[in-house]
Amino acid sequence: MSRLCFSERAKLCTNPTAKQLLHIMENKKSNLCVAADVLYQEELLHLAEVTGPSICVLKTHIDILKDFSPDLLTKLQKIADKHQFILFEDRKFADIGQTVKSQYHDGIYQISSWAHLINAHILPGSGIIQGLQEVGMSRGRGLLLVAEMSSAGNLLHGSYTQAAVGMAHEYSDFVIGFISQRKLTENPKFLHLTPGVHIHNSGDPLGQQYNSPEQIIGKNGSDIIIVGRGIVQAKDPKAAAEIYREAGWAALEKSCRNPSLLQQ
Ligand code: 5BU
Repeated sequence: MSRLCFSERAKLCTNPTAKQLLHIMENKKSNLCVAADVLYQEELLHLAEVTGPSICVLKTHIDILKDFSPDLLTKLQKIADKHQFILFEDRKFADIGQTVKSQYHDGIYQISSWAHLINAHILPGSGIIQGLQEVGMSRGRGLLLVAEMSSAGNLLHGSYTQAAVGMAHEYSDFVIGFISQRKLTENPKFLHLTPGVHIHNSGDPLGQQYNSPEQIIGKNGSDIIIVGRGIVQAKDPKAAAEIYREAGWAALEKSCRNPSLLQQ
């Protein structure tokens, strides 16, 4: 199957968020997720507004905002509707099923009420997926499993990564893909989202490791690039988002024309 046939892939998905995301990617020609790691609501809303036309996903760390108030969420949802992108709260749940249910549904942030997409570590075993699924499934939400990380010395590899792939297949109505550095399964239902992407830098002083969009999409076979500081700290984030969108999409088109590039 051609990599570009996102609408074909959407037909294979039962999960509404996966379907919606694949359609958005095709319609907007975007495989760019912006990591909106900012400290104030106004900055977050501004970033959503200016990068909105270029992105398919906006990723938040809602708990780093210094001035969070619940009305932010309505405003963010409006911008997401207007520009057609998915909201992904990068909460990386990592506790037992019963606890993550409350962390997902309750507290100040009420993540399940607004985030189309969340992610989780699989360290606790599959109970974490079952707990999140009890809250998110009826709302049409989706879950990504953190199967690999971008940081130096991380422990997510080998049999751990393979266990994530196994769990994704077992819960494939709710699990829509992975946070990973490369394509982990040929099953076209699953999306691969990859952080650690920068066009100019190779890393940061705290262990972050960057690759180019060409490496991640073209060579590693991932679907979506996640870009934070490359866009957020650019002089002109709107222009930077468009540069990353073009680079991500060009890498995808090139790998489709030359499928051998996808072999590792
Ligand atoms: P950066 O500014 O492009 O380095 O931001 C990367 C974002 O992706 C940031 O929000 C991290 O929390 C997130 N991230 C990551 O960098 N690496 C990982 O392995 C995972 C998430 Br999982």
